[in-house]
Amino acid sequence: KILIIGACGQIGTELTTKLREIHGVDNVVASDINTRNLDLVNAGPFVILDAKNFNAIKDCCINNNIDTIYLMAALLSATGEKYPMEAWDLNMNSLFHVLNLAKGGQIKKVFWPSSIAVFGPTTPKENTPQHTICEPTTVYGITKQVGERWCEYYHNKYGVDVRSIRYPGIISHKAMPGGGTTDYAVEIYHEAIKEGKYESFLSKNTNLPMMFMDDAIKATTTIMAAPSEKINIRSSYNLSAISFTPQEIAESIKAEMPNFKISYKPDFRQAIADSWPSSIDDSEARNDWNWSHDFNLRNMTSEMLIQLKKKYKY
Ligand code: VAH
Repeated sequence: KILIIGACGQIGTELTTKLREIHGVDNVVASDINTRNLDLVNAGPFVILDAKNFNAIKDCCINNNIDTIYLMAALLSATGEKYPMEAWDLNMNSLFHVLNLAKGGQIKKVFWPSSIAVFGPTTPKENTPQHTICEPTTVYGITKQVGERWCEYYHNKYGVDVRSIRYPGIISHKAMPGGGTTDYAVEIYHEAIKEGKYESFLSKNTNLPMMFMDDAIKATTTIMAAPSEKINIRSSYNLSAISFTPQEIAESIKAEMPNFKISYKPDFRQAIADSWPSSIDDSEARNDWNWSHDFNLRNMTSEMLIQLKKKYKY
């Protein structure tokens, strides 16, 4: 059976639903530190689980006959700058706990998300290669870079089948992101419908790699279903779909909501965004496990507005 740690998060929420569609509700145990997403809690097996507690994770795996773990719990880039030691503690110790359970043979397969946050100001910004300079300047980026090193080490040294993707910014409408720098690209849709305007905390020309959630979920289930011998990168795969600026996403909203107004007031997250690349070369993922994205900016905006208009009874 599958255990999702951090199932109430932005990705975890939709990953849980998708994995239950594929594997059956009763074969997917969702877990989180609290029950903040009651729809998810009531939709299938759910346990309260502290990702920092090794024995709690181990007992949960034994009691529920778990052989696969998706570790989706983390403190993201903006939060990590406010609480560095908490971000290191959660992001790293949760990974060690899961890797050690896999090393011990209890767990057969692990998914662990990395991020474009592993790249820093010295990384080539356009079409960032799979293998390149990684000198992240955020706590979150450091945890993801070091986490990738540990994933590759546990695979090479102990044969652990851990697979990882460097997610770009992810846009979704079912669950809000928590404490990320790319969160502006989610907030903007909600504000467009609720207020007809949005003040962006990133400047108008901040070009970042982004992806609609359906594509991120597709990549996650695809890499995990691929035969082990196809997985040539055991640190973490570059993954790419679209890149856009706050101005461009605002234009895509205005095309459907002509009265929408955007303004810009960069805050501390501008420096984080400026340290990240603008576009990513993901040819290894496309070659090794047949990755391809489906959503561009126009159809992502169309889907986001349709779904959020329903949510807000617009
Ligand atoms: C963040 N959404 O903003 C996350 C992600 C690349 C961005 O890592 O921190």
